[in-house]
Amino acid sequence: MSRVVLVSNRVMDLRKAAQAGGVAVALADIVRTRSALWFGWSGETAPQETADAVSREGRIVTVPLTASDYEGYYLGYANSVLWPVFHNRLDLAQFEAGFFERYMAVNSRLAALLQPMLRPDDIVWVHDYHMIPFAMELRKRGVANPIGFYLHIPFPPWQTFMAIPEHQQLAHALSAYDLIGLQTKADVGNFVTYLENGVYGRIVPDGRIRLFDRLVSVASFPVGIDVEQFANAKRDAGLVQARQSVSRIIGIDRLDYTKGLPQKFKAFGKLLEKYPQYRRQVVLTQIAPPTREDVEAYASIRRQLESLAGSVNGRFGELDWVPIHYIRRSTPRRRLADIYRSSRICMVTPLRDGMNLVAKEYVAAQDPADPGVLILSQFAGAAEEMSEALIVNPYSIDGTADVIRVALEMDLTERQARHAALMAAVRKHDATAWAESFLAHLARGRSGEDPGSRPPRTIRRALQKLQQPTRAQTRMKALGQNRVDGRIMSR
Ligand code: GDG
Repeated sequence: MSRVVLVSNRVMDLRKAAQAGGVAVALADIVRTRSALWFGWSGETAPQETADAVSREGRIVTVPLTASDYEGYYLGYANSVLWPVFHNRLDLAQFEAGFFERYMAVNSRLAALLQPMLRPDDIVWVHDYHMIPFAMELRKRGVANPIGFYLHIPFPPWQTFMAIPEHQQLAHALSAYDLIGLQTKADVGNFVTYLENGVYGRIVPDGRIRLFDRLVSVASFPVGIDVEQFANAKRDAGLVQARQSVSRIIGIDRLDYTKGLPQKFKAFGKLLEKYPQYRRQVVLTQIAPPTREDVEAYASIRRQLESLAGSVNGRFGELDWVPIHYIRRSTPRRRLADIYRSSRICMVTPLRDGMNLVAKEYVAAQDPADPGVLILSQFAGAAEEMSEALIVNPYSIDGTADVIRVALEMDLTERQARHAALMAAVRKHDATAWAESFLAHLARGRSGEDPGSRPPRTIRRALQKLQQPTRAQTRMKALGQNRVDGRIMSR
């Protein structure tokens, strides 16, 4: 069996694997159970002179970023351009000069550091939006191995993607992969439509896509969880509930503007306003560990949530009942199964989400004899497989409040029937199935070289255009700087 080389922005400490999320666990399993190497950023920054120092501990290889890499590549292009655009938030995208160049430079530097470690029969699996150009950089250095890419976040509608000034360069970079995996069929639809409309991609008779001068396979591989970890978790972790008679609605989401947290708080407030009989009977516990706090949009969602929680609690709270428990910290993983199991309802209501593992973890952790109810946004990738959840449009505050009421009133027979169907879906695509199906597809794939003689004229023209620097790049080069007159030049 070939060695698998995993590449991702962050690499996990294998000793802490039991505490990590589904994907990290699945990747850690690959590294532990077969011949493998995991390569990525160490999470540290270092001065330019030592930034190429590779650390190797067993099968884990990490490299630091410089401070300007962290700014331009991580906070900049990855999290202030790609993350908002892929989640349909063009209004939050910061198309600043210099971000894209740093993004490309980091991918190029990391690929150069990995290349000497590769063996001819390795298969390489690159993860997520931080690393789109990685395969192209390896190919430039002569790497001919099969290379696959998996996008954990959604792919946006094609016109939205075309708003990225460098969309053609990104598409060209994606053409260096042999297999591109997405979360859902809807994402595959969006991606293929973009390739056809944006960069002259064409589906060939064997189902692959002719993209520039290569052939690429595109398919959906819905990501899953380690079901047993939640189904068989010890039941004595001891979650203390204030009053047994109060039903808990749980929410566990990174503090991110894509997760629909303000809408969730508003819908809960609306429930208490419209249906006063639920006051003192129900609490919303929202655990929201902060991430990417250096990006302004994240500081702003944090302020918004604090004010909303304060306003709902101020309006409806009593001396012995606080309606919203808002916890802006991370909770130890070993407590999650108990928290899920003791919650009557779980609200997973993102405005956009690649998959959403919390939805799957909640279902896996339930007692099948007395399960809770999952309320799931139609905009989470998970809704494609989990149609037995109560599906809501999170933008409809009134509609969501009504669905919370339905969940609170649902009888045992219906809860059991829905849970059984959801559990079957969660088991079908668990974390192991996800990783194995992707790797099997990649391993049996054909070479991505296009057997056709020459790419058509339209594609040749697009290729030539890509090889020329953009107007902004030429202008910046002439000025010898990234910022013009101290102002950030936007593109
Ligand atoms: C990206 C995509 C896609 C959360 N809070 C705590 C905690 N968590 C764990 C959850 C879960 C994981 O983090 C979150 O996974 P999600 O899937 O919900 O969301 P993202 O972090 O945005 O992940 C997403 C995923 O990649 C996989 O492809 O599904 O769409 O955005 O496992 O349990 N864990 C602990 N304490 C917390 O407070 N220990």
